[in-house]
Amino acid sequence: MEIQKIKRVRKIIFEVSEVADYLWQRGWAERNAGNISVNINHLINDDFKIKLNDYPSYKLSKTYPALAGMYLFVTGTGKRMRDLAKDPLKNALIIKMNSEGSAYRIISQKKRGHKFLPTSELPTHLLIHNKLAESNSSNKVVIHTHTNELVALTQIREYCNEEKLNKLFFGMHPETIIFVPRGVGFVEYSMPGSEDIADKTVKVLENHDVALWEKHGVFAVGESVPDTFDMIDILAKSARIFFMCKSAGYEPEGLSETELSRLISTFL
Ligand code: 2HA
Ligand code: ZN
Repeated sequence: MEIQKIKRVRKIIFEVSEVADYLWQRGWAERNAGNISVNINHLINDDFKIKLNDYPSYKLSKTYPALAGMYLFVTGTGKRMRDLAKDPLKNALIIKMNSEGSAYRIISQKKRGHKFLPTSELPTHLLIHNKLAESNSSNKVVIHTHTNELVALTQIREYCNEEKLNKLFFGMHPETIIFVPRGVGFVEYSMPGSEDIADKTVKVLENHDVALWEKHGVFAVGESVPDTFDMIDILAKSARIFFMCKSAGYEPEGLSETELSRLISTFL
């Protein structure tokens, strides 16, 4: 492999560990909460040859044709973000999809000695990457985390509504419309780890870069690990400002339509 490409894979792994630490520090990653994946296929050369048969193959219950033959970096099931921050390679893996996109091999662990599997949210991660790969998207990163401020909003029935949520996010802080211009998509409560929640998430991500899972967490998609984290962070800030006003006994005013239009015409 070209040295430049190895360096870029290393940089991504470093960024994942850095962001894992932020998620833990913010209290968004209790126990094994959250998971991160990055499609690193563009960084692996054709001349990177490994004896695939040395690694066990895991059949998937669905086929992801656009991911056929691709390499992805994925965090491990049951692994803690705070451990990922310290030692990414012991808490995440590199998988290679088979030529149909219907199974994968874990190629980052020693031959046959696999010790853990990819995240329990693999169906959602793979379906999102499949959709991104279909359209040759420059978005390669998917982050799932349990962002308290955002989850809290979805415990309020009134805010289980895309329009209401985005009005709140855009109104609480001028940065939000600039850095998360497509707003969030709302996904009603569904079983974590299921194909059902994966289907619903991919659907809302057609129009947004962040999907908010009712009573659970967020899934965000972006070009780089830090940029993807930043979107979640900015949304959390908006939600915090909203809750601070409410807990002080005030109704927050929000930015006006005119103020928002000026931001859009100036920055977007
Ligand atoms: O990785 O966050 O949704 C654990 C989870 C499941
Ligand atoms: Zn979760």
